[in-house]
Order: sequence, then C-alpha cells, then structure tokens
Amino acid sequence: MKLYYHPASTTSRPILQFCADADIRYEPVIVDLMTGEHFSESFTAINPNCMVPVIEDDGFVLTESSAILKYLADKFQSPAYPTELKQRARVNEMMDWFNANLYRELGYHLIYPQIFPHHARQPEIANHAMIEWGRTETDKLLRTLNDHYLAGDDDYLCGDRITIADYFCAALITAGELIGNELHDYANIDNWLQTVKALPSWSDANAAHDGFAAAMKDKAFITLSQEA
Ligand SMILES: N[C@@H](CCC(=O)N[C@@H](CS)C(=O)NCC(=O)O)C(=O)O
Repeated sequence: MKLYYHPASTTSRPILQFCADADIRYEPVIVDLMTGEHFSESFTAINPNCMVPVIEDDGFVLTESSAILKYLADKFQSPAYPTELKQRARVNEMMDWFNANLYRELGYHLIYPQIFPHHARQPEIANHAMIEWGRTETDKLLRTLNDHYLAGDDDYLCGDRITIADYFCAALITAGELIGNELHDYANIDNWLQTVKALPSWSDANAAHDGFAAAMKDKAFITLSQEA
C-alpha cells in the first residue's frame, strides 16, 4: 500500500500516527506541497483535488483523510474504530463534526489564508473579513466542543478508549499551532489534547508540523485570541 502525504500536512499527520500505533506498514510517497508538486500532472492523475493524503491499496485509490482512517482501521480490524453500532456512530459523529464544521472555520477560513498565498482571497479587505469570520466561528465551535462534547470525565473524545476520532481531531485542532493559537481558555480541550499528545507515537508523527510551527513563530497572525 502506498501513502501519498506531506509530513507537515494536517490531514496526513493523523494517518502517520494511527499507522504507527496500529503497526500498519506502507510505502511512503512524499508529495511536496511547498513546491506545488500536488498540482503536477502525475499527482492530479491520482487525486484531481490536488490534495494529500491519498492511499493506493492494490489499485484501489482512496482520498479523504477521514475515509482513509476508517478504511485502514477496518482493514486491520483496529479496536480504535469500534464495531458496535452506537459506539461507531459516535466516532463517525465526532469525525464529521470536526471535518465539516471545525476544519472549515479553523483551517480554511482562519489559518490557511494567512499562511498559504494561494488560499488568500482578493482583495485584502475580503481576505481579512473571512479570517475574522473564521476566528469568531472557530471560537464558537471550540466552546461547544469544550462545554458539550468534552464535558464528561472520559479521557478521549468518544469514551475511555482512544478511537480514530482522537487521532483525526487532535491533528486538525493542532493546525492552530501554525498561527500561534492557544487553547488555555478551553480547559477540557486542553486536557484531552495533552492526553493524545502524551502518546509515544505523537512526536514522530508530528515532528515536521512542530518544525513548521517553530519556523513561523515570530510572524504576526490573527489568532483565536487576537484580532488584527
Ligand atoms: N478533505 C481533505 C482535505 C485535505 C487537505 O486539506 N489537504 C491539504 C494538506 S493538509 C492539502 O493537500 N492542501 C493542498 C493545498 O492547499 O494546495 C481530507 O481530509 O483529506
């Protein structure tokens, strides 16, 4: 099985970490997002969305990080994707919530337009308004995550055992580190993230992301707590 990915990519990182924990072997194929390799003819033939991650398993090509995690967990019968109907529905619910709601606001409205020129809207006033929208909406969503989904005593998002929702959602939310987001105002989220980050597999899977965040730490960004 081939995994097309970039090591600093938000949606590749949960797959790297899950594969490490589940001992899933693959042939790594780095697609260099920084030089635009994802727009090359050879890669768009694999994924016309021009995005990583992608897996190719015996001729079967699969895009979308959430779908890839579910496929791998099922293929390798991982307990991190429960088979019991309601437990599985809860995992799917969390992954959909992060993917459809949080990642849209946090990733595509707040973070990416500030760090990737091809994500910035024109003119600048429109870009600024969108970033401000992303900042406000992200805060509302994080309050719901903090005060509702993570309000109980469980260590993980969907109970007392880790699931693929934790791998997926922890990677998406830590994308905020690229612009210097702090999560101190959301204590339950902060606690849950510390639990996921304490896993031995976290540091390797996220080393490139940490390096990317460190390289940008002196730049001025609009963050969750700081308007422009
Ligand atoms: N919905 C997709 C989103 C994938 C995605 O956002 N990939 C980013 C890297 S984290 C990408 O390839 N971006 C290319 C670009 O922005 O041009 C998934 O979950 O796989």
